[in-house]
Amino acid sequence: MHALLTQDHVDTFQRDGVVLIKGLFADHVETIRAGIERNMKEPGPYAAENLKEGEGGRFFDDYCNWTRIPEFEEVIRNSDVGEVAADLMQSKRVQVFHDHVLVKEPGTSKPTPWHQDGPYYFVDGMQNVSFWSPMDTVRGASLRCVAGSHAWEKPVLPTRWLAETSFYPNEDDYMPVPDPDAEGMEIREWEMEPGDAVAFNYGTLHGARGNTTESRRRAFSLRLVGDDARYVERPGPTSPPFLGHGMTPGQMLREDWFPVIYQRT
Ligand SMILES: O=C(O)CCC(=O)C(=O)O
Repeated sequence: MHALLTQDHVDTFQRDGVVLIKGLFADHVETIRAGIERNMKEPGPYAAENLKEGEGGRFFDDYCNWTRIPEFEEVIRNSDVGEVAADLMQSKRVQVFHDHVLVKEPGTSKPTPWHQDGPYYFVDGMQNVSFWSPMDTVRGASLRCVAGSHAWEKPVLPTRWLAETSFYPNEDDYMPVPDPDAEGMEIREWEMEPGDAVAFNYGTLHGARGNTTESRRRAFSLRLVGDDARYVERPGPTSPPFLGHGMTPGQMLREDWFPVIYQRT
């Protein structure tokens, strides 16, 4: 097992769908910060500003940029993140799904809505992990995850973050978005230092408070998949869409687009 992990990390991740990994990207903070600056200066086609007219601050997000942002590629290929993911997922192989940058500038009161990532993705399976890592010290505005929600039977309705409308037409196939604070759910959240990471399953319900502090809250999220990941069709375009991927249901993700970064012999 990787030196950053104990058996308790693995058991907690498997049971709760979320665990804190201290210092996962600690040696790569300057590189990731430089990548985020480059990403914000040169946004990609999916870049979004998630605030309505008149809402204070700035909430920028963008994804699927690692192949054109050398700092991200460097970290993905040359850090221990693949090995840590293999241990947590109990997987022999680790493939990159995509990267995601989420920046809340000072005075951004908008919370990130509660959601599961899985229903937006074209990936089926339980062996998957996202690592959410702040590049600034965070106290109140870190990721909040509902323990055990990755094992819920029905997925949570995916919605558009800005318009707050349903992402797909068939609302009955989903449960309504819960209010974990009001419903007394077990929420995991931590005060974090730059380079710490929350590891969470694609099925884990998560959100974040606004950033009402005077410091930036830059976060890098890296999404990886393991052995049981298979392409699945959704009732509409997925997010990210990966247009022209050409995969059919049940197929493993194509390795030329989603490279293997770790393989256990
Ligand atoms: O950074 C945030 O506010 C939310 C992050 C998130 O939803 C994710 O990484 O999947």
